[in-house]
Amino acid sequence: MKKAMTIAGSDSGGGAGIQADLKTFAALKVYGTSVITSVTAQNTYSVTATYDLPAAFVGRQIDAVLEDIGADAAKTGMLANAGIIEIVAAKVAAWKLEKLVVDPVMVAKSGGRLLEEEAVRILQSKLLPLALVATPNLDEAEVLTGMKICSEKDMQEAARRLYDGGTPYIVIKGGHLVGEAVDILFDGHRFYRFVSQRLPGRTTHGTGCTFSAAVTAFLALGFPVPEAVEQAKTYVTTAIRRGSPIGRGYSPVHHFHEFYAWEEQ
Ligand code: PXL
Repeated sequence: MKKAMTIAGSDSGGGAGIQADLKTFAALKVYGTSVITSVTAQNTYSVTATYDLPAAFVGRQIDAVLEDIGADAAKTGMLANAGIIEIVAAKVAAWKLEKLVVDPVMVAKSGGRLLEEEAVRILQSKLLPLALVATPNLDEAEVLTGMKICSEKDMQEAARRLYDGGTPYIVIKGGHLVGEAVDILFDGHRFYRFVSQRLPGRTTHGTGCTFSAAVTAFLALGFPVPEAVEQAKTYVTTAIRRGSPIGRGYSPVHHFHEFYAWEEQ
C-alpha cells in the first residue's frame, strides 16, 4: 500500500486540516500518517482558539514516521509559525522528501488566522523552494506575489512569479473568481486549465485541504503531477457536491462519497 504523510493542524470540527487529509488519503486507498503542528478549537463557523505545538515536537513526529513507515508523498497544510516552517523545511531536506505538496494555508474558511503574518516570508524562502507542487488559492497567491488577481490572465502571471520562486509546479485555485471555477497549473512551460461548474451551497469547509491531500495521494500512487491535479479536482468537486448541511456555518465536504451517500446514514 502506498503511504502519504500530512503535516498540518487539527480541526476539531472534523472537516478540514489533519482530519480532512486522513479521510482523503483513506478514501483514495493510500495509508495516511499525520504530523500535527497545531490544535485548533474550531467548528463550521469559527476558530475560537489555536494551540501550536513546539517546533521541535513537530520535528520528532516527522522523524518517528519516516524512520519506520516512510512516505511516498507528503503535504503541508497549517504550519502556524516561522519556527515550525523552519523545522519542517529542515526535515524535508534531511529526509530528501521529493514529492512534497505545499498548501500555503493562511486563514480558515471562517476567517481565523492559521499562519502568523511574519511567517509568510519564511514559507517563501525556506519551504516553497523544496516543494514539488504548491496549491495557493487566490488570496494566498496574492499575498505570496504581492499582486492583485482579478482575472485568469492575472492568475497566469502569479503562477509565473511563484514558479520563479523555485517550485516546479504551481496550481492556483480560482474558485473564488466569478464565473466557472477554473484552476490553472503551470509547469514552467505550459498552462493546464481545469474547469468545473461553480457549485451552489455551503458544503465547502475543508475544500483546500482535501484538494491538496488528494493531489498528494495521487502522487503517492505514482501519477504524474498534471494527472494528479486533474483527478484531485474531480474528487474534490464531487465531495463538495455530495456534502450535507452539518453545522451552522460552512459544512464539510463528503470525503467518502464513493462509498456511501450522506442521506443513507
Ligand atoms: O483550509 C485550511 C485549513 C487548514 N488547516 C486547518 C484548518 C483549515 C481551515 O479551516 O482548520 C486546521
